[in-house]
Amino acid sequence: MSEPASILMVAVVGHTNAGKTSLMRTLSRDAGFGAVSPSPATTTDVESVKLLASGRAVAEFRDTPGLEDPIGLLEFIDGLRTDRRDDGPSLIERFLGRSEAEGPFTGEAKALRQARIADIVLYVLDARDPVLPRHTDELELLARCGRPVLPVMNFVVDEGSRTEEWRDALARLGLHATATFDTVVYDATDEQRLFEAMAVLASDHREALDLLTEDRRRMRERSITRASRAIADLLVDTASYVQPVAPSGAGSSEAVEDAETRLQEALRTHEALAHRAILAAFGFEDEDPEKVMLECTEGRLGIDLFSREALREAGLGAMAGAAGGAAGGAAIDLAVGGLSLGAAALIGAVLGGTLGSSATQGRRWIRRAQGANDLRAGDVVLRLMLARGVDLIGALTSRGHAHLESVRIRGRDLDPGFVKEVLAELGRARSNPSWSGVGRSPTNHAARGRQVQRVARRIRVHLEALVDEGG
Ligand SMILES: Nc1nc2c(ncn2[C@@H]2O[C@H](COP(=O)(O)OP(=O)(O)OP(=O)(O)O)[C@@H](O)[C@H]2O)c(=O)[nH]1
Ligand SMILES: [Mg+2]
Repeated sequence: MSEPASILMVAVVGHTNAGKTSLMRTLSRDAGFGAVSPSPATTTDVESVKLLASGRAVAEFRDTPGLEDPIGLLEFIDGLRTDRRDDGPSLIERFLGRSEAEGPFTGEAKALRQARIADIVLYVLDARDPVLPRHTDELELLARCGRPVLPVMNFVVDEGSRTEEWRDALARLGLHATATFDTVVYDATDEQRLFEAMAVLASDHREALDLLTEDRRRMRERSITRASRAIADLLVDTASYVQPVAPSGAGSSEAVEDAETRLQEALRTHEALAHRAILAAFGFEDEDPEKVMLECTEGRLGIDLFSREALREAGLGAMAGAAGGAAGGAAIDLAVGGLSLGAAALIGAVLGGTLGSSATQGRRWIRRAQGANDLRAGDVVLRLMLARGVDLIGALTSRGHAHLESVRIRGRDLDPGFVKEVLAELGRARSNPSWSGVGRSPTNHAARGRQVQRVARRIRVHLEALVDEGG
């Protein structure tokens, strides 16, 4: 493969607050790039980022300060005309040489300077705005820079977005190649089309853009594979984990409760680690993981694993109800109440994975639990973990790096056939406590590895179908 002649230079330009810095974040997969805020004039200097394909920089994107007074600037530049044959670039150059470019129009000058030297200019616009004179003046200023301009309609997922109106207005200005984007709700197809449109306008750099597209496609596959593997590891570790009841207290309800608390805590922590691995698989890790967890995911991604709410959100609401009924009286809290005895752990595991509906049966289970030596997570826990993991991945596949809100996960209502298959796969893990990596490094058993691979493969196939459906 031949080296591209030079790196593709892209200037990202547009009205203040149109989402230029956000676009930079999402395209570079760097949530920490620049400063993003709803107030205008956030970016005051040019800042650039290089995009890599197979480890090699193929394009450099430059973020610029927002254009704040395009109408005033266009008037000013028109006033610099000394000959009616002055063309756009010579007028822009004349402006850039003037003191006003360091004074009232300093932000605009920084942006236009980049537009003058770029191979392509991305004109980012807020598609929720009506087409206003300030926009047409901005486009006129950019046209005068003499470089290809590709309008990028941003905020297109927003209900108020006026994409068609914009397309018509841009066509009237002779801009027929356009792209749509939403920096917050990421869409891989929009990104691909953006690169394709850029390749048409900056055809000398088609190879770089094709490399970038291909690299992004592979990255996405890798993310899904790594994330599927993280869920599979979590499930195998959890299915094989055994929490002993302290021998001294065997048979006492305190000893069982203590073991339950430890089981829950160990599994919560293990789930949080898996979620962190999933975030990392999609490039949402940060140099400071604690910060990401706090800012991006609110600690443990919202609802506690061992709560009625978690069951309900996973479409297992009936089970939460049944569990309450089954355990009855004071045991309701014990069986399903938040942080005490988790519905999932108790019902699924201690009680052998079956749910009854009568209070008598519930009490019998509790008595059996009290006589237990070992506690394990039950199928309900595994189902929840699976549902929550799949939901997290679903959320991340359509999350732009410009998203400012926390990731929230809900347990998805998963296809029962898929859940059944995964649970069946986990059967062997159940009888191999030594496989578990809960609270320690995962073991290297070849059989464990094969099991993880099989579970991961099933999850990946399911996820790929979900992502294809746009789910
Ligand atoms: N919902 C939604 N919000 C967006 C999108 N793009 C940007 N935003 C928000 O819009 C605001 C402005 O985004 P910035 O990326 O700072 O805009 P900018 O064009 O760089 O602004 P300046 O640097 O001030 O010129 C921020 O609050 C972003 O979170 C989008 O596609 N969808
Ligand atoms: Mg900005």
